[in-house]
Amino acid sequence: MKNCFSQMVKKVSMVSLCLGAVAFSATLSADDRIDLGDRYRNGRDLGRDFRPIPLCAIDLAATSLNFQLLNRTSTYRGQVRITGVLKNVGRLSYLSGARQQSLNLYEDRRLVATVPFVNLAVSGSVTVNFVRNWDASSAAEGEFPPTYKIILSQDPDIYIDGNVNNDDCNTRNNTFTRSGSAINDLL
Ligand SMILES: [Ca+2]
Ligand SMILES: [Ca+2]
Repeated sequence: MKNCFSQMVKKVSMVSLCLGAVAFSATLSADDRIDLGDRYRNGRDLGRDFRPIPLCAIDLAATSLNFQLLNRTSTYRGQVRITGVLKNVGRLSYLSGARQQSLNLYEDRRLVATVPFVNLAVSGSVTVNFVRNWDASSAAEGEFPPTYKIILSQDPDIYIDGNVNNDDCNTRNNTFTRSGSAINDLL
Protein backbone atom coordinates (compact mmCIF):
# COMPACT_ATOMS: atom_id res chain seq x y z
CA MET A 1 0.00 0.00 0.00
CA LYS A 2 2.93 2.35 0.74
CA ASN A 3 4.25 2.01 -2.83
CA CYS A 4 0.75 2.36 -4.10
CA PHE A 5 0.20 5.71 -2.38
CA SER A 6 3.55 7.04 -3.59
CA GLN A 7 2.54 6.22 -7.14
CA MET A 8 -0.69 8.08 -6.60
CA VAL A 9 1.28 11.33 -6.30
CA LYS A 10 3.06 10.69 -9.58
CA LYS A 11 0.24 9.40 -11.69
CA VAL A 12 -3.37 10.50 -11.46
CA SER A 13 -4.45 7.37 -13.32
CA MET A 14 -3.24 5.25 -10.43
CA VAL A 15 -5.70 6.86 -8.01
CA SER A 16 -8.62 4.78 -9.16
CA LEU A 17 -6.53 1.62 -9.00
CA CYS A 18 -5.51 2.26 -5.38
CA LEU A 19 -9.02 3.16 -4.31
CA GLY A 20 -10.14 -0.03 -5.97
CA ALA A 21 -7.64 -1.99 -3.88
CA VAL A 22 -8.89 -0.33 -0.68
CA ALA A 23 -12.50 -1.08 -1.59
CA PHE A 24 -11.64 -4.70 -2.35
CA SER A 25 -9.90 -5.17 0.99
CA ALA A 26 -13.05 -3.93 2.74
CA THR A 27 -15.31 -6.37 0.88
CA LEU A 28 -16.81 -8.98 3.18
CA SER A 29 -16.95 -12.60 2.23
CA ALA A 30 -20.28 -14.43 2.15
CA ASP A 31 -19.69 -15.78 5.67
CA ASP A 32 -18.81 -12.38 7.07
CA ARG A 33 -21.82 -10.47 5.79
CA ILE A 34 -23.58 -8.45 8.43
CA ASP A 35 -27.10 -7.21 8.70
CA LEU A 36 -26.59 -3.49 8.17
CA GLY A 37 -30.34 -2.95 7.98
CA ASP A 38 -30.57 -3.26 11.75
CA ARG A 39 -28.45 -0.15 12.17
CA TYR A 40 -31.42 1.91 11.03
CA ARG A 41 -34.00 0.39 13.35
CA ASN A 42 -37.40 2.14 13.11
CA GLY A 43 -35.83 4.82 10.96
CA ARG A 44 -33.38 5.80 13.71
CA ASP A 45 -29.65 5.50 13.08
CA LEU A 46 -28.21 3.65 16.07
CA GLY A 47 -24.73 4.80 15.03
CA ARG A 48 -22.05 3.81 17.50
CA ASP A 49 -24.52 1.81 19.59
CA PHE A 50 -25.10 -0.50 16.64
CA ARG A 51 -23.68 -4.01 17.06
CA PRO A 52 -23.94 -5.92 13.79
CA ILE A 53 -24.96 -9.55 14.09
CA PRO A 54 -23.43 -12.00 11.60
CA LEU A 55 -26.13 -13.61 9.48
CA CYS A 56 -26.50 -17.34 9.91
CA ALA A 57 -25.81 -18.71 6.44
CA ILE A 58 -25.36 -22.46 6.97
CA ASP A 59 -28.08 -23.92 9.15
CA LEU A 60 -29.49 -27.45 9.25
CA ALA A 61 -32.57 -27.80 11.42
CA ALA A 62 -34.50 -30.78 12.78
CA THR A 63 -37.98 -29.67 11.77
CA SER A 64 -40.51 -32.44 12.43
CA LEU A 65 -41.45 -35.89 13.71
CA ASN A 66 -44.50 -37.47 12.11
CA PHE A 67 -46.43 -40.61 13.04
CA GLN A 68 -48.28 -42.74 10.51
CA LEU A 69 -50.44 -45.84 10.93
CA LEU A 70 -49.35 -48.32 8.24
CA ASN A 71 -51.88 -51.03 9.06
CA ARG A 72 -54.22 -51.95 11.87
CA THR A 73 -53.98 -55.53 13.17
CA SER A 74 -56.69 -55.29 15.87
CA THR A 75 -58.72 -52.70 17.78
CA TYR A 76 -55.73 -51.24 19.62
CA ARG A 77 -52.82 -52.68 17.69
CA GLY A 78 -51.11 -51.81 14.49
CA GLN A 79 -47.88 -51.12 12.67
CA VAL A 80 -46.71 -47.51 12.78
CA ARG A 81 -43.98 -45.50 11.12
CA ILE A 82 -42.12 -42.70 12.90
CA THR A 83 -40.49 -40.23 10.49
CA GLY A 84 -38.08 -37.43 11.36
CA VAL A 85 -37.04 -34.62 9.01
CA LEU A 86 -33.89 -32.50 8.93
CA LYS A 87 -33.93 -29.52 6.58
CA ASN A 88 -31.38 -27.00 5.29
CA VAL A 89 -33.04 -23.77 6.44
CA GLY A 90 -29.94 -21.67 5.73
CA ARG A 91 -29.00 -19.53 2.75
CA LEU A 92 -26.04 -21.62 1.57
CA SER A 93 -25.58 -25.27 0.67
CA TYR A 94 -24.20 -27.58 3.33
CA LEU A 95 -21.10 -29.15 1.79
CA SER A 96 -19.24 -31.74 3.82
CA GLY A 97 -17.42 -35.05 3.71
CA ALA A 98 -18.49 -38.67 4.07
CA ARG A 99 -18.93 -40.02 7.62
CA GLN A 100 -18.99 -36.51 9.13
CA GLN A 101 -22.72 -36.26 9.86
CA SER A 102 -25.92 -38.25 10.20
CA LEU A 103 -29.52 -37.86 11.28
CA ASN A 104 -30.26 -40.07 14.27
CA LEU A 105 -33.62 -41.15 15.66
CA TYR A 106 -33.99 -42.14 19.30
CA GLU A 107 -36.84 -43.90 21.10
CA ASP A 108 -36.30 -42.62 24.63
CA ARG A 109 -32.54 -43.20 24.96
CA ARG A 110 -32.31 -46.03 22.44
CA LEU A 111 -30.95 -45.30 18.97
CA VAL A 112 -33.40 -46.94 16.57
CA ALA A 113 -32.37 -45.52 13.19
CA THR A 114 -29.58 -43.49 11.63
CA VAL A 115 -29.19 -41.98 8.15
CA PRO A 116 -25.75 -40.77 7.07
CA PHE A 117 -25.60 -38.01 4.48
CA VAL A 118 -22.95 -35.72 2.96
CA ASN A 119 -24.27 -32.56 1.28
CA LEU A 120 -27.61 -30.79 1.59
CA ALA A 121 -28.78 -28.03 -0.78
CA VAL A 122 -30.79 -25.04 0.42
CA SER A 123 -34.34 -26.22 1.29
CA GLY A 124 -33.23 -29.83 0.81
CA SER A 125 -34.06 -32.40 3.47
CA VAL A 126 -32.99 -35.73 4.95
CA THR A 127 -35.50 -38.15 6.49
CA VAL A 128 -35.05 -40.95 8.97
CA ASN A 129 -37.76 -43.44 9.85
CA PHE A 130 -38.49 -46.38 12.07
CA VAL A 131 -41.31 -48.92 11.76
CA ARG A 132 -42.63 -50.83 14.76
CA ASN A 133 -45.66 -52.57 16.17
CA TRP A 134 -47.77 -50.53 18.61
CA ASP A 135 -50.30 -51.58 21.21
CA ALA A 136 -52.37 -48.65 22.47
CA SER A 137 -53.86 -50.81 25.24
CA SER A 138 -50.46 -51.64 26.76
CA ALA A 139 -48.75 -49.80 29.61
CA ALA A 140 -45.47 -49.40 27.69
CA GLU A 141 -47.11 -47.74 24.71
CA GLY A 142 -50.62 -46.67 25.62
CA GLU A 143 -50.14 -45.45 29.18
CA PHE A 144 -46.46 -44.51 29.13
CA PRO A 145 -45.54 -44.00 25.49
CA PRO A 146 -41.87 -43.43 24.64
CA THR A 147 -40.55 -40.06 23.56
CA TYR A 148 -39.04 -39.74 20.11
CA LYS A 149 -36.13 -37.47 19.32
CA ILE A 150 -34.14 -36.71 16.19
CA ILE A 151 -30.64 -35.29 16.44
CA LEU A 152 -28.22 -33.93 13.89
CA SER A 153 -25.06 -35.82 14.82
CA GLN A 154 -21.78 -34.33 13.61
CA ASP A 155 -18.11 -35.21 13.81
CA PRO A 156 -16.71 -33.51 16.94
CA ASP A 157 -14.02 -31.93 14.73
CA ILE A 158 -16.54 -30.45 12.27
CA TYR A 159 -15.63 -26.85 13.20
CA ILE A 160 -11.87 -27.40 12.91
CA ASP A 161 -11.74 -29.57 9.79
CA GLY A 162 -10.70 -26.72 7.50
CA ASN A 163 -14.07 -26.67 5.74
CA VAL A 164 -16.34 -23.74 6.63
CA ASN A 165 -19.12 -25.08 4.39
CA ASN A 166 -20.21 -27.59 7.02
CA ASP A 167 -20.16 -25.24 10.02
CA ASP A 168 -23.74 -25.14 11.27
CA CYS A 169 -24.23 -21.64 12.68
CA ASN A 170 -27.27 -22.36 14.86
CA THR A 171 -27.02 -25.48 17.02
CA ARG A 172 -30.18 -24.63 18.98
CA ASN A 173 -32.40 -26.16 16.29
CA ASN A 174 -30.47 -29.40 15.77
CA THR A 175 -32.85 -31.58 17.76
CA PHE A 176 -36.61 -32.15 17.67
CA THR A 177 -38.57 -34.05 20.31
CA ARG A 178 -42.13 -35.39 20.35
CA SER A 179 -44.01 -37.67 22.70
CA GLY A 180 -45.30 -40.90 21.16
CA SER A 181 -48.69 -40.28 22.84
CA ALA A 182 -50.05 -39.02 19.53
CA ILE A 183 -49.57 -42.52 18.08
CA ASN A 184 -52.34 -43.75 20.39
CA ASP A 185 -54.71 -41.32 18.66
CA LEU A 186 -54.13 -43.19 15.40
CA LEU A 187 -55.42 -46.49 16.81
CA1 LIG B 1 -28.74 -25.80 12.98
CA1 LIG C 1 -15.98 -27.28 9.28
